[in-house]
Amino acid sequence: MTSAFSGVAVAQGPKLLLRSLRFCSNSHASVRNCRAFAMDSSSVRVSSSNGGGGDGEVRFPLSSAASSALVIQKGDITKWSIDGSTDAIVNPANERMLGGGGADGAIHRAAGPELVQACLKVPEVRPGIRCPTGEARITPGFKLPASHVIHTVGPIYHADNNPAASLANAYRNSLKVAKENSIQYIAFPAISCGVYGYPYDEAATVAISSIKEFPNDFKEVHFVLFLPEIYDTWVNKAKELLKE
Ligand code: AR6
Repeated sequence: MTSAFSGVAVAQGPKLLLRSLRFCSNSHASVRNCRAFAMDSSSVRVSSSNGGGGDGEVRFPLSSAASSALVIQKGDITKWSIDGSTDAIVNPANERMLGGGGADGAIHRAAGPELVQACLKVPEVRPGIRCPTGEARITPGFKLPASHVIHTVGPIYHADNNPAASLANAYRNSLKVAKENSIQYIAFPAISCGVYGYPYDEAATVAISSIKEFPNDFKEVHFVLFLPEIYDTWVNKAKELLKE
């Protein structure tokens, strides 16, 4: 595997900001994938990127000074990184915290076997349970391009008594753990929207509302979303909830 840098041009008001997004390259991660696309909201910044292996990103200011941004992009979260030292990806794990399917499996495969060894060192709070639903734990990222992994557990939609509260806790506690560890850039997948069966629109409302509770704590909060339908749902929800 080789690594690559891709220049990302982000139009912010009159300024053109040139940022560098570091990520591990694969067949998707080449500059030829960079393309610009325009959105129709005044709060949305137009950008071009292939960060995370995806094909675009949309930016929304999180704070009134716009020093903090919410970035929504398509892609594979295992490829995402900003600086490799103050960045973290969030793993939608299960309570055992020893790997699984979906994004969890992909993250463990990309991080290598040291990740499960680090997870085994996280103390159990009950037999077999390292991270109860709604809580979060942090480990290094090992072979991942991002420096840290924040493991959280979203609710199983049809089994949880209050899935919205549990999902909000998963986002909030991930952000709290990130803050405690001086993380500046954090990327989330759509927690609970795969195996755990959370409806996309409801999940987007909880996800973006929870991020809004941390307007000044991070340089950038990203959503790296694998499925086009989820990406579209998130962008529309951010336009609704983050309009100025
Ligand atoms: N990058 C970004 N998003 C991804 C990726 C990826 N590489 N792979 C999948 N997704 P899921 P959950 C999306 O099932 O619903 C595991 O077995 C996927 O399309 O990974 O919270 C754990 O061990 C979906 O939109 O997580 C748990 O047992 C979203 O990530 C259980 O699944 C979340 O899907 C957790 O279920």
